[in-house]
Amino acid sequence: MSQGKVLVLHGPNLNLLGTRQPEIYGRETLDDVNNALHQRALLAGWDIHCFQSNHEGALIDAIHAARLDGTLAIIINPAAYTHTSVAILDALNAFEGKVYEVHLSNVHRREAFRHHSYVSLRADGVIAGLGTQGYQAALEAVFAAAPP
Ligand code: CA2
Repeated sequence: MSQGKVLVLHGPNLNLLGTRQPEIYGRETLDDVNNALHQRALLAGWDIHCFQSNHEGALIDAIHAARLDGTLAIIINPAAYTHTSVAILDALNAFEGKVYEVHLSNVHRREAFRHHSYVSLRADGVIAGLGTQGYQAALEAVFAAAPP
């Protein structure tokens, strides 16, 4: 029996991971990241669904679906929508499970406009600057927070 269901959301341009700006975002591709998360989830007996979109509404639809399908936690890298999207914040506020916000880069060491996150107003935890390991750290937090 599954221990629970977790949704991983990747925002705009993260489909380019591993192909551009490796000095900021590393050399792993999004498929590498998702495969590693799938492996770890399988080992822990969890169901995992990973989804990337360049469209705000598609990310919001995925959050709405997670409200209704028994998803216990959302791990989200909203990418640039982090700094702009009240709509994604509102959708996450309507989700009752845990929310972990992940950023590959340390956004606080970058331009001032990256220092503010709407999603952080809802997130139970925020990880920034650990590269792709940040997603693994968030997944461990999901397992640790789940009811026995
Ligand atoms: O550090 C992060 O994970 C960010 O969420 C990444 C966003 C950026 O807008 C945020 O401020 C911080 C950008 C994602 C773009 O990803 C790319 C990956 C490879 C090549 C080009 C873009």
